[in-house]
Amino acid sequence: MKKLYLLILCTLFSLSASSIETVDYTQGLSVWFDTPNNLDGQAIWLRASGTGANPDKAWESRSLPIGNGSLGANIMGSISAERITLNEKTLWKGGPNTAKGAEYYWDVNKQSAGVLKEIRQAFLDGDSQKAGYLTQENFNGLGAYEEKDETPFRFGAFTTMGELYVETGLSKINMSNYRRILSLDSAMAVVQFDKDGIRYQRKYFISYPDSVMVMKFTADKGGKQNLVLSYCPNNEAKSHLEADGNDGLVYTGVLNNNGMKFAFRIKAIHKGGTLKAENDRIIVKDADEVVFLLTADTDYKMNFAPDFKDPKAYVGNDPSQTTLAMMDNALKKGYDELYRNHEADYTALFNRVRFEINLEIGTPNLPTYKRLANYKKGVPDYQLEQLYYQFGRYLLIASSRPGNMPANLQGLWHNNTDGPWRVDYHNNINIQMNYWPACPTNLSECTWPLIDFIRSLVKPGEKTAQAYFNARGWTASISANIFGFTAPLSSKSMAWNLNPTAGPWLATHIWEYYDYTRDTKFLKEIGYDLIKSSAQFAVDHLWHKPDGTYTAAPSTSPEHGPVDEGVTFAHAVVREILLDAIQASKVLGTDAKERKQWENVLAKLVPYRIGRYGQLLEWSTDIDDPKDEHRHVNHLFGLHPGHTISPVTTPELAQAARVVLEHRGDGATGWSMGWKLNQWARLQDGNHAYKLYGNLLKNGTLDNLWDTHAPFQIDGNFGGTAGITEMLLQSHMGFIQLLPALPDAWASGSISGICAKGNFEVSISWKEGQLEKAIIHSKSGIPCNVRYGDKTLKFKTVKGKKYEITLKGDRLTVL
Ligand code: FUC
Repeated sequence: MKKLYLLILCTLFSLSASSIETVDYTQGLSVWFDTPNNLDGQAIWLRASGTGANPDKAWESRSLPIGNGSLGANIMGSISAERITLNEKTLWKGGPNTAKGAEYYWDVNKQSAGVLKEIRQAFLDGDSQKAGYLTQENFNGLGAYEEKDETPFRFGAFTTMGELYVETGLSKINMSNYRRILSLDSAMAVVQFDKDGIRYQRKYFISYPDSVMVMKFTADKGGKQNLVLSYCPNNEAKSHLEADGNDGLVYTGVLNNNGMKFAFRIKAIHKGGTLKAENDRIIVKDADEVVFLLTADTDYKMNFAPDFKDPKAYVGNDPSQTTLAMMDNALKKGYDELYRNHEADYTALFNRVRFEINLEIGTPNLPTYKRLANYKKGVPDYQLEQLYYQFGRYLLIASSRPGNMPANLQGLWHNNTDGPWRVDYHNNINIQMNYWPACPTNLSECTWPLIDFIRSLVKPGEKTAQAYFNARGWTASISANIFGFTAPLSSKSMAWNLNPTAGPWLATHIWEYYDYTRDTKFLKEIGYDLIKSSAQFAVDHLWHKPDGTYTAAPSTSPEHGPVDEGVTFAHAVVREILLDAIQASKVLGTDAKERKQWENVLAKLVPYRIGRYGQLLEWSTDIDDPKDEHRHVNHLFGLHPGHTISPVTTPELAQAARVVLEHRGDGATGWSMGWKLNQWARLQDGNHAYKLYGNLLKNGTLDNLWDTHAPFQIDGNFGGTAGITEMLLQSHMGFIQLLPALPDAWASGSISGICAKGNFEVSISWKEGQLEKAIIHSKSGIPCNVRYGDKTLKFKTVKGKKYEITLKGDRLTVL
């Protein structure tokens, strides 16, 4: 079925303007709408911040996102004009190049480490109020780093690149068969409709290999393209737009806030009719077909070792030049070759995983928003569940490719000059969640932007570690930007602002990447130092109490509760990074002495504790409230994403974690439901995990399947995709567990190409709730431990070989 669909799709793309065919997108994986957007929301440059829906509702819930990890766009699909919001992931306000550049960096930190002794003494004296007060006074950043009205805005914000309009001269009168489709099979957006007996079609894709956005306007009748392309710039920039020859435009902008340069170029290629570039517009008359090529860039440069005094530390090449080179390349190739390259690049990643559940039940012939509405009413739609799963993988490929920064709070899509939480990198759950699906769903390459981001934090993070904790190593705080910001912001709420284990949490992703890929060269040359220095910070920032134990004083449970002498979350992260560092040093056969220290601290770290309701304690004292439905569940870090609590190895702690999840309930914001889905999966309760997945789709998902907090926040999409993978395969406890949390609802199905730690690729099929078979492809040739229910099997493997696992009677067998 899928093959047939692709064939139709490919045929379509090679047809000429006069022979457009209707494509049956219901057969593939696609998100689609049957009604056009109007143009209400265009370029309303509002500083949309905080929670609540985005003021441009159509953009937020009914646009189609495309991207190549650097360049992003949303297709609105209006009739009278196509509106396209543009983004480049490094277009940020803030950083050392703001007017207060010299004060950007670590001068703002108070030398807080000296106060730690007093804070800890207050805890010893039982005066937690004093400890809290001193923490708030001394562990806040100076200045107003999180305030958008700070002049100049030094922390900064991700900001829009502006909007393109392509006026079509068409009205909605006599328009029918409208479709706005995002094909996940080809990473292509299509808008098509009939009007006055003519079929119009627009196609959009953004190529990673050729760094270009391609837009093709066509119809099944010649001479029907009468278009005017124009641009509305970000109003916080000095702008210059001019014709580039007879057939193009070149835009250069400079952000007022920090002088960041950005640019794009457009070239238009037409068949038939006339086309001319006039000042700031491209005008097409009576053409059969027009292809617009767009290249865009900023002058941002990643920097892993910035000179703290250099305001230009993050300034690189002139984007008016880099966009020229990209455009020359694109023009040489032309539409067909650009599409072939794009498709080959994208499908090589996307097609690695196939997922099918109860195939006969689904309603793909309905537009996605109607399916979602039915699903909300309780109509089963397993194909919608599959689609959401693959949409998460699509979004990761579109927003996180090597060579650029990681996916931010909205991936790389934003329609405003700044937005909720500055559309930044939140380190207390959000950015980490973005990367949960990367390795398990066979997209380990997409982790590279996160690895580079972590590298960019190390040098500044050493300053933060030193100033606040007199600690070795590096750390980060609640929020980061693309300019190496690692200090705390300033806030009355220390529960939000004090988060020194954000750095070690990020560093656990380095080990995860290694553990999945077993890339020892990476571990040796890049990964180990990041892990080791993070472990050093973790050790040094702890309080070695007079009774000999180690505790994270002061610490807070993210966005929840008082300043504490040692919250469970902080200890769970410390446990994780120390275990990672110990393993990494063993793999590389290095640092045996330091490893002993890590082992010693681990042994004396305040243990997990179970409280009066049977719950896992969140704080150092039993003040948990069973009615508390707070969205953060960070004290269950050891259950997920960590690996120190499991029903297999620590059943009592797993039961205590279950009590917490029961108390917290099954609702909350998008990402929170996404996290709880993963945690229920780790508890191996498939039906409860499935309930959370259902809740995420029903209560945290917009019509275009974007996750909503509200507003749109992409982390829940990634948490959802990761959670489904966790339901079907787990490998965090040193063995591969097949179908650990299969819900009753998914009676039959299969998933292929997902990954387990140890560099195994796994495909599983099941029938009537029972394992049919699993194929395990050993890519590093290490021994394999498999579990299915309580059945276990161990066998040696040879690199490159595939092994078939089935259940024979009561035993697992391997072929
Ligand atoms: C954390 C969450 C909020 C929101 C923000 C971006 O602070 O607690 O709910 O997701 O990140």
